[in-house]
Amino acid sequence: MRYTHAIVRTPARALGRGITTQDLGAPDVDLAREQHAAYVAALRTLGLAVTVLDADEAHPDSCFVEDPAVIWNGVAIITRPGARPRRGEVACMREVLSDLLPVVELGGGEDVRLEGGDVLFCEGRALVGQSQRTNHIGLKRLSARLREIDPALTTTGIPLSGVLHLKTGMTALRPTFLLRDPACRMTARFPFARTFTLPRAQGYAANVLPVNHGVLIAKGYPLVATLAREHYDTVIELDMSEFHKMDGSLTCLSLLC
Ligand code: CIR
Repeated sequence: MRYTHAIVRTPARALGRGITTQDLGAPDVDLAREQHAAYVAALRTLGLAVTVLDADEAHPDSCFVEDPAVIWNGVAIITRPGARPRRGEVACMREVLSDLLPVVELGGGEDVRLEGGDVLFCEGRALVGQSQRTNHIGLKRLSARLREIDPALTTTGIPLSGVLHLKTGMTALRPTFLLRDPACRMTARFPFARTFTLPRAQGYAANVLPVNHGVLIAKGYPLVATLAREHYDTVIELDMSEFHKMDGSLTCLSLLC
């Protein structure tokens, strides 16, 4: 998939009031904003036009724009976050996205739960984490929407625990090369790809963000840096310390299309 555009949102001053399972202390919002600016610059270096939305103080987690929508084949599907305090992010994201591309709803009732961080596209598949934030009904709704958008795509549910979202614990450095955090517990196997399980201390770095000819990786994880350089000419290492404190990682800071 060749990307031309990214949507990001400046971290709110209220970032530290967001949801987290980490015990890494409160985020320094000024530093988070510096790290966010470096992230935006990296996306621009890789050729993307970046839309930077203003901070939304009513929603402390709103810089994690990946969760309220899933984009595939130029169509945005609006999600229904499993985290109740994050549901208010959806309306604004719907409005922003409808200026850029066709937008469809997940549909279904009150019980539907789905967050974009649980959706990993690779090798003609959508792998959907069934995490604490995404349930079976959410998976079914997404599968139906994706089938309308791209009948060739197969959607597979991946029950998991130990991490927030599927992509917190596993991403594709290349479509057939998955990086996995051993903290992500799942029984699914991925026969189409090689899966590289990182040492526990480097597990956070399993979340990488390939963008066209390059890849963004978290700074301070030498093993992933070496692997990334074997596969890409342009490898950009970014300090993610303040987002890590809030369970955030590279993919969750942008929506790409
Ligand atoms: C949350 O718990 O919802 C936020 N603090 C972090 C969301 C990170 N999103 C993502 O990995 N896709």
